[in-house]
Amino acid sequence: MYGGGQIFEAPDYKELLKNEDPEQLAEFEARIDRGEKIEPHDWMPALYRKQLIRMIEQHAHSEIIGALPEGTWITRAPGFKRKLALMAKVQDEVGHAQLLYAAAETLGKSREQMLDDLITGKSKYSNIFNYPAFTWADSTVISWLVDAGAIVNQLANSKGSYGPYCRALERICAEESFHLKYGHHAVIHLATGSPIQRKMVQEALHRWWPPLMHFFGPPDKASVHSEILMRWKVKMASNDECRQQFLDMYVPKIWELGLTLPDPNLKKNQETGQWEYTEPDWEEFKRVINGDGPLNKERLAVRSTAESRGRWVREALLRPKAEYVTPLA
Ligand code: BYC
Repeated sequence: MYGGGQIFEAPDYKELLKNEDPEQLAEFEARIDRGEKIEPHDWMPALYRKQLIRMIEQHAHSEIIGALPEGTWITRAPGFKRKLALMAKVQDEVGHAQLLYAAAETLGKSREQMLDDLITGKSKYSNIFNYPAFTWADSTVISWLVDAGAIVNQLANSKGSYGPYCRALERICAEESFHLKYGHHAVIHLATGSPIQRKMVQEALHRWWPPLMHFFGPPDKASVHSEILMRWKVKMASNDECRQQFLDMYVPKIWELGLTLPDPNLKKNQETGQWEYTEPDWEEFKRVINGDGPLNKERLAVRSTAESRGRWVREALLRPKAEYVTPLA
């Protein structure tokens, strides 16, 4: 397991909480302990708001950027049924972003600001979408396993403390479960197809495995936000717990298809019940999430073009509304 040092610098939470009123903070934490949902107009520590905005915003960005690698395969998907299914999936992902931006807006950050922060590289999004989908098989592996990983994380967090995020996650998980079935079916089709199809899916699996291992975030020991997020029930499972659950659910399914994974050390320890694996390269992870991955620039360039090309639509939508606004007395 992970034995290295820190990957990220940990914020000083005591310092960040020192201006909060202790009584209000205690009441807030008691509500969370009782399993109550926190709603937008309820009192919350500034740090809870800030952390939620960071996490929900990154999640929303991941959905729209995540639509890109699969989106490029819609026109090249093999056959009408696959095209229809992939188109519906990609459309769902963009819809998830809408739900998540709306949830983050309830915390006081405007959608325009969030999109600006995405394009300028101020906000992060999931590491995994900075890798290329070279073949149709890459697209099927994303649909199956990235969506599978997302469900593990989101199903846990949908039981969390912030009402608007949890409600968005519930709906997202319902849709993702269809994506996962579609992706699994497409992978099975390739894995049981011709030798060329089988080779194609095998290679794709090897390409996506390291970013998939990164997808759940740094090892718990190196996660800087988990402690406070778990204390406030924003995160309901740690990074390692989600990674373990994913391995437990999907490695047997991958092996069942006779496919291999690029990690000779991957095995379940029958005594501990934990999966053992080679730590993925966390330096690469850090580079990729900080803007220096194989396709970061291209992904942001697409978003930037979409923003500037769509500006006239947003302005046209807003203009007539402004004319009907009655000034407040
Ligand atoms: N990628 O302290 P840690 C989808 C950052 S989309 C990039 O453990 P935390 C789909 C982290 O932000 C679903 N960055 O953080 C869409 C932090 O940096 P900052 C995507 C990552 O928040 C289309 C630093 O590393 N899912 O499924 O406690 C098509 C330290 O990490 C990543 C979500 O967004 C990463 N993978 O835990 C198909 C879930 N991991 O912010 C499919 C929502 C870590 O201090 N997010 N970092 O600069 C979460 O659940 C949590 O934020 C994480 C990280 C588990 C990802």
